[in-house]
Amino acid sequence: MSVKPIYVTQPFLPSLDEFSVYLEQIWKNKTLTNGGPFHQQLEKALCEYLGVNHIALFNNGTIALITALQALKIKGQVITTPYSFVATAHSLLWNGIEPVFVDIDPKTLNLDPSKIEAAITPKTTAIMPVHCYGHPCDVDAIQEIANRYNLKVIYDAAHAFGVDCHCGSVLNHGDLSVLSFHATKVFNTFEGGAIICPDAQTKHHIDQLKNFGFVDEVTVNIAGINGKMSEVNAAFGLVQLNHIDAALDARKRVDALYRCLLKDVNGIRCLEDAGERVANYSYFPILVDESYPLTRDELYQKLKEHNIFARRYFYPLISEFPMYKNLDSSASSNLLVATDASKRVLCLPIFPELSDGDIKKIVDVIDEGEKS
Ligand code: T4K
Repeated sequence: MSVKPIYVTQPFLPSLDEFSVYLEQIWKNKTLTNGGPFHQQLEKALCEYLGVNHIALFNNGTIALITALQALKIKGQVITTPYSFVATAHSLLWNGIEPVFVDIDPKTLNLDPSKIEAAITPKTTAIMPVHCYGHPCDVDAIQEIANRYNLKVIYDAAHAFGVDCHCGSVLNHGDLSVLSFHATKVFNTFEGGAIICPDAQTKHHIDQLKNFGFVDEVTVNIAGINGKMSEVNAAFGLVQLNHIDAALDARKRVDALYRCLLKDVNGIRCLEDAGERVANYSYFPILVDESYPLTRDELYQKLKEHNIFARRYFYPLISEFPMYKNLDSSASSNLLVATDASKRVLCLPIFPELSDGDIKKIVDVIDEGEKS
């Protein structure tokens, strides 16, 4: 029995001394928010690191999603995936938009492009796919459909920090991409998020939207929101960025060891990548098949008894929550692959400081289950 709890994730925290230097700076200049110097530095540093042209920082990923939809004036119906964190669909409801759920691809667990067209109606204005677990969607197929039907594409890229697909950063696809920098993410600013914008004009518009719609001291031309990231959060992001490559390498080690140790465990499947050139190892989902002696929920409980807190991301499906379950597209007959995945998936702990010993312990518990 493992004594200390092992959580699905633990944020990487650089030394307090390193962060203190930035805090002293904030104390000195007394700029706490509203686009201060660390905010500006972080935007610049992230553009360089991620290989994108323009970025607008936010106080969290959900407000960024809501604002992205506002920026493109999306209305009517938006096609999206039920297999995600609930914020994806909530951002649509907060804009008075009806989500239309489409099933996912069994290999990648991302929105299945071959099922999108059948869900398009005269009210459809956009597609909101999710790069689930940081695995890129089929961005070319999605764009081709969007072009044909004149739809916008807003990627919920909350999991996709630092991921490259076949042609560079996956964040450059679609009209806008939205990141989350929540504490549980690969790169975090405690709470935070961002919108990747294709051009300076769009960023300018989004910067106004996240600042109440202010144009200047006396002019407000749009009904904006307060989506600004504070200086403390931005400073923490800069500190994180100093260590991001080491953190991603450490995650890669965890991913590789799991795959090696789990390969002979009957009934457990590891999700493969989706062809990304650079992965971020943000989650480690396994699928519990019928040939494994325990159900997914039994394995989840068994791990818990050993103080190992795996998570069922994403169960229940978004379409099963009360505010969505009566939509036509929420019928489980429409979402067979997603329904099946949500019953099988278990995300194992993955974070930079997870030791080889702990990984072996986790796999031993799973392996014991196989022999029980
Ligand atoms: N779109 C997608 C696809 C998303 O996955 C998310 C967020 C969003 C949009 C929205 O972005 P934000 O508005 O959040 O920026 C977590 C996160 O709260 C959520 O951000 C994330 N997705 C989701 C997938 O996971 P919970 O309910 O699982 O969090 P919680 O508090 O149970 O944390 C999980 C484990 O992490 C804990 O057992 C221990 C560890 N932990 C957590 C926190 C908060 C820490 O060690 N330290 C911490 O500070 O939702």
